[in-house]
Amino acid sequence: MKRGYRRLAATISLAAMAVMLAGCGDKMGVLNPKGTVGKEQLDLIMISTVLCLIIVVPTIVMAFWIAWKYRIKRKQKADYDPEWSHSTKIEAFMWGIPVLIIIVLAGVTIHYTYKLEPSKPLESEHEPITIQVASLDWKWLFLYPEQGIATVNYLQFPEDVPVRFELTSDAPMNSFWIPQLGGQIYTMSGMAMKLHLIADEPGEYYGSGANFSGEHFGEMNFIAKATSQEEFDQWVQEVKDGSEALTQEGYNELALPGVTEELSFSSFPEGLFDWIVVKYGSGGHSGHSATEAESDSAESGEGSDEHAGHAAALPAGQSETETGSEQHAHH
Ligand SMILES: [Cu+2]
Repeated sequence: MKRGYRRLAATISLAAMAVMLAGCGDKMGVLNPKGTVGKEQLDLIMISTVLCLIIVVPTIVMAFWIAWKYRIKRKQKADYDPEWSHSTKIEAFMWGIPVLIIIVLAGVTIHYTYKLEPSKPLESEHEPITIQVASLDWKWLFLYPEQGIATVNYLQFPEDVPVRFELTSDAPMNSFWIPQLGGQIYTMSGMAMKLHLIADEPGEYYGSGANFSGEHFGEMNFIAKATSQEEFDQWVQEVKDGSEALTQEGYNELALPGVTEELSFSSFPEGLFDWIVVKYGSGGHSGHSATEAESDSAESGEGSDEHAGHAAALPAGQSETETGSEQHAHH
């Protein structure tokens, strides 16, 4: 009876595992990367997993083996040593291997942390394209400063071309994440972060806000579509010809809490991104003009009291120098 019960439990758990894995397919996200950054991150995940299995598998095997070896029915054959208290061999084994694994794990993690530093430009024969991202209450705004267009909850860029994202927030902190292309990065009001990603092949990739930011945060999903350069240029032209302009008033309205479907705009106010960043940059008084935002003024570096640590990251956009991602260990 007991035996049959155990066998049933094992069968059920195996079947559940098979069903769970079969359901993944294309939705495997980070396990099915489509860009250089995502692929390297998968390497790190796999190396870490294998290293941990070196501990986990023998431990599980030993748990069963010891229980079997010292089971009560076998008492006359099992080793019996009541005076036993210390074994240097066992101590060396049970401390040495985990210490070695932690050292290797730390080394590998440090290596990839520097290699995949999000503000570091990616090596490519193509010139990067810049896309500015602002997380709003509860939508994503994408600005294309080089093309002059803007979109909401929809992202398109050429494949094989590095994308240089500049990110901020005009709402609670959020997290920008396209799992198949690479790791997430936080968007925060009053500061600009940088993230470089690349898509190795055309496709529609799922993107989301990976940080809880209120009632409709679950609807902050977007499609990141990688296409050929020609298709991208054509799309930009279509947006320019077939959409309305985003005005400052239009933006203020868009930034109000609420959800919206995909939108596109033929143009947007110059310096809008920097305006959003600087809005939160100096001690709480909002309403800075765009010109102020662009003038690299020392004022924008003040930062609010509670975010003083980010001051170095301001102002954004204008400078090619590093942004605050290094200063963000505290998040
Ligand atoms: Cu911050």
